[in-house]
Amino acid sequence: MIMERKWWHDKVAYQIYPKSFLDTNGDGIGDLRGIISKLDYLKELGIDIIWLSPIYKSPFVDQGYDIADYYAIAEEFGTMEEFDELLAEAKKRDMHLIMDLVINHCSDKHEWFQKALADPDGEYADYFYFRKGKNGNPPSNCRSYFGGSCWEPVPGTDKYYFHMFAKEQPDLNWENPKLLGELYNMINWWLDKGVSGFRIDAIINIGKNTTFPSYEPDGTDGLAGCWRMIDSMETVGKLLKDLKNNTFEKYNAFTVGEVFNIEENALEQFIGEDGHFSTIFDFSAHCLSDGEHGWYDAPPMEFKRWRKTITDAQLEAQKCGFKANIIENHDEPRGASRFLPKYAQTPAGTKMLGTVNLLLRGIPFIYQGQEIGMQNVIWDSIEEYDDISTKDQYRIAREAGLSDAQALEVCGRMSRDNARTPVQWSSEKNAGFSTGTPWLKVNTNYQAINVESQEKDADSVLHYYRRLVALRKSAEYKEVFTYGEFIPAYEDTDTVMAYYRADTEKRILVAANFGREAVELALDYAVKGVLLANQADLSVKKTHKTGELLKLESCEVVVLECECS
Ligand code: TEU
Ligand code: CA
Repeated sequence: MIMERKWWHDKVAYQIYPKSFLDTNGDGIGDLRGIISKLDYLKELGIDIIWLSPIYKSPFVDQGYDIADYYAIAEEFGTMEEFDELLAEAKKRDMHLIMDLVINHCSDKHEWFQKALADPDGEYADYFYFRKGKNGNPPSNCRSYFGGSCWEPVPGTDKYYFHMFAKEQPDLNWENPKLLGELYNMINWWLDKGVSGFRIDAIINIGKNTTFPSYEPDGTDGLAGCWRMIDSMETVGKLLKDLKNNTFEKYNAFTVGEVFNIEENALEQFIGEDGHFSTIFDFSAHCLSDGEHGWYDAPPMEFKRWRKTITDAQLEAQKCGFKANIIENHDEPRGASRFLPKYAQTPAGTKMLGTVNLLLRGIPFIYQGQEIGMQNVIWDSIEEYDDISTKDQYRIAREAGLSDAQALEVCGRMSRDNARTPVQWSSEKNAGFSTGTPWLKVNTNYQAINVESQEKDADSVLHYYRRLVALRKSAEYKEVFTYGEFIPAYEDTDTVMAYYRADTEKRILVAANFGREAVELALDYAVKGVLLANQADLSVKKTHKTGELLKLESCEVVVLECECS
């Protein structure tokens, strides 16, 4: 596929969840100063683009995804001056900053919503979805993502306002041109400031069916999941085109959409040459653990399903554009705990998972702590959790009949807080994250897994990640890892995830054995050399001829350059 080259195609991105990154003033909350102090660390890792989860002024009901002022920095994190400093320091190091753009909803503390409440028939009410109830009931039976009705009464009226997430996150009315104008101005204000683009939150939700129909209930609460009302791709497509034309396009900005529920044939509209976004995240592997009723009935991760899902997503994406590949983010459990069987939850297994993910075709996003192999956290009381979604899922699990211990086991596997525990910088108190009391408990495994000790160990996950990113971006292999075709390989094996990245000049084989036993693969192409391996085993250090066997130990991954034919 021939496509116009864009500045972001060959970049490697890193997600920072500021509250948990690094606290420099001892209040237990990560801050902008902390981020500034780690820019060299990120540079050394090979990062080009930094995505900051929301840093705007917010009551933090949903950890900053409830924005009270799009033009202000949360006091907890620092000041606008510090933000400008961060931006300048990143630029100095040739790194791009992208912001989180949360425009499906805002906070109930935002001035717009406060004005709407003060005058429910006035201009600002139309910035939101205010609707009359039906026979003393809410206008429809939709259930919000965080539980309960999507409708909340507007005090002193017979109206309700609509929210797909928490009740403190009222949805914005995308049918109001005045509101859209305000949003576009805000976006352009940040772009004028020098940010390079945005990660765009929950964006598919803007295209909803605003007749607000009711649906067949899908739970004992009589409600139906609000995702059902996400309208056709046509509605959202028109809105997104307009958004892009008025903002991103004029700045050649990089945009990555958080898009779930996409219709099968709509991918090109999203990431094609003229797509709404530069890229969208590939959540296909994560959706494999969507439970029918919630986290408690999430199906277990099966290797072959996982392999097929990633393979299919890659083959689809390369027909029209680039996906953004992740192992984890702030909404997902740690990948090292989730995608690896127990016996593989080791440094070797973690390196293997990282290799398979980072060398896929697309734009890799590393989530903070992934580069040292941070893992899920085990807590023995729901009180330890902060996340609004976890509390709801715990409740759902208990209502479905699970015991406290069983429901906590579910949270230990699925909670968003798994990824939100503070970054483990050292073996000192609070893992070196804070000298005060961290807002969320540090994972007790920080003595074993932390940046400082991995810095000293050339064989650590951290050093391996540096080599991995460096290989992907190296002058010699950048082209094939960026634009080379993805070709699945050894799909008939039970435990091997393997693929080629190939163009007319080069053919690279990435092969990983997720099994407990060693395997042997007959090579289809002669091996010219080893580019990277996670085990010092000499079996791969020599070249192989076509037809010879390549032995892979349990949890071994190799990246081999092969003859092209
Ligand atoms: O997430 C949107 C999203 O689609 C959710 O389904 C999310 O994956 C789910 O709640 C997990 O339990 C985005 C943000 O990434 C998330 O942190 C926010 O809570 C949400 O939007 C609302 O802004
Ligand atoms: Ca702080």
